[in-house]
Amino acid sequence: MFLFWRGSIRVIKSSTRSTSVQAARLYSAERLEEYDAPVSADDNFTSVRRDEFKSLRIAIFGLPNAGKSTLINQLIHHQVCAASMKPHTTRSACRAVLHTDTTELVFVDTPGVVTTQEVKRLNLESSFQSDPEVAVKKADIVGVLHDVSRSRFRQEISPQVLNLLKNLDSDTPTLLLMNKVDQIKNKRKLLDFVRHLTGENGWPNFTDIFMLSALEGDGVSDLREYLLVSAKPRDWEYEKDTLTDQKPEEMIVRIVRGSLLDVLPEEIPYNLDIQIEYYNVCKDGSINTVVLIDCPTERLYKLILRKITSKLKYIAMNVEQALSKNLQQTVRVKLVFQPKKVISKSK
Ligand SMILES: Nc1nc2c(ncn2[C@@H]2O[C@H](COP(=O)(O)OP(=O)(O)OP(=O)(O)O)[C@@H](O)[C@H]2O)c(=O)[nH]1
Ligand SMILES: [Mg+2]
Repeated sequence: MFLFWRGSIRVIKSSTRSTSVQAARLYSAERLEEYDAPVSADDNFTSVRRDEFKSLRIAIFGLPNAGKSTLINQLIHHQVCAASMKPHTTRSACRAVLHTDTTELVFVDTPGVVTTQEVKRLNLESSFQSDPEVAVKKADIVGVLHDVSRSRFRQEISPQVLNLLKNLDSDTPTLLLMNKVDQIKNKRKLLDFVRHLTGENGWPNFTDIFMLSALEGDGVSDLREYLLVSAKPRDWEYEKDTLTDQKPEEMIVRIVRGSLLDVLPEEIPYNLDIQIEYYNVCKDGSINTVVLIDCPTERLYKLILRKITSKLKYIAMNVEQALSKNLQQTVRVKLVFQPKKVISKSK
C-alpha cells in the first residue's frame, strides 16, 4: 500500500478488490485553470463540434448534514445549493451544473437520507425518501458523501445508505467521498475508516475513494477533474452557463432558509413559512425582491425579532452576494418577518 500526499489523499481501489493507495494525479496548474476559468460570453462556443460534447450526471447522497450541498457548490464554484450547519437543509433534490468548453457535469443534490421513523417523527416531506432514490437510479455515477467527523457513524455506512447502494444497477460506479477530513488531526485514522467502510459490513464495491474537505476546498479539484474525465460522449441537457434547474425565486427561498437555519436557534427556523412576496426585474436587469417570512405564532415572531434584528442586514447581504453571483445581476433582497395571525386578521 502506497500513500502519497498532496494535501489530500485519493485512494484508488482496483477491480480485484485489493486496495492500493495511489497519488492523486498531479495536474499542472495550467490544466486546472482551464477548468476553473469562468466562462465568458466571448468564448467561442460554436467552435466546439457537437460530437465532442460530453456529459455526466452525478448524484450525491448521504446522511443529513454530511456536507453534500457545500461540496456541490465548491465543485461548480457557485452557491446554488442551500447549506447550513443544521440538518435537513436540503428538502428536495435540485441540480447544479458545471460547463467547460466541451463537458457538462450535472450534480444532483439530495436531501439527507433518513429512515421511515425519522420521516414520521420529524414530519418530513416525502421527498426525503423519494428524491435520493430517484437521483441515484438516474445517475451515471453516484457519490456517497460520508462525514468522517461524526465519531458515532464515521466507521460504518448507515443501513439506509447501503440500501440505496444495493438497489443500484451493478454497472453504476460508486465513489466514497470522505468529507470533513479537516476535522481529523491524525490522518492515518482515515485509512482505518476506509477499511471499515469498504469492508464486508460496509460497501466493498466503491470504484474510487476521495478524501475531501468541502469547506476548505481540499481535494475538490481532484474530484472535479476525475468527473470531467469520466464524462460520456453525449449531448448536453442544459444550455451553456446554466447553473441550476431552480427558478431564481426558488433559489432565493432556499438560500434564505439556509441562512435562517444558521442564525436561529434549535427548531425555530424549520417552522417558518418562507415565500417570495415581490420579485421584479428592473430595466437595467437588476432584481428587487421581498421575501416574506411567516412566523407561526406571535410569541415566536417576537422571539425571532429579538434574536435576528441585529443580524438581518448581514443575512440579506450574504443572500444578495450569492444570488448576484449566480444570476450575474445585482440582486436586492428585503426580508420581512410577520406573524401568521396578523395576516389572517387583516383578511
Ligand atoms: N469542518 C467541515 N465542515 C463542513 C465541511 N463540509 C461541510 N461542512 C459543514 O457542514 C454543515 C452541513 O453542510 P451542508 O452542505 O448543508 O450539508 P448537507 O449534507 O447538504 O446537509 P442536508 O442538506 O441538511 O442533508 C455546514 O455547516 C458546512 O459548513 C468540511 O469539509 N469540513
Ligand atoms: Mg444539503
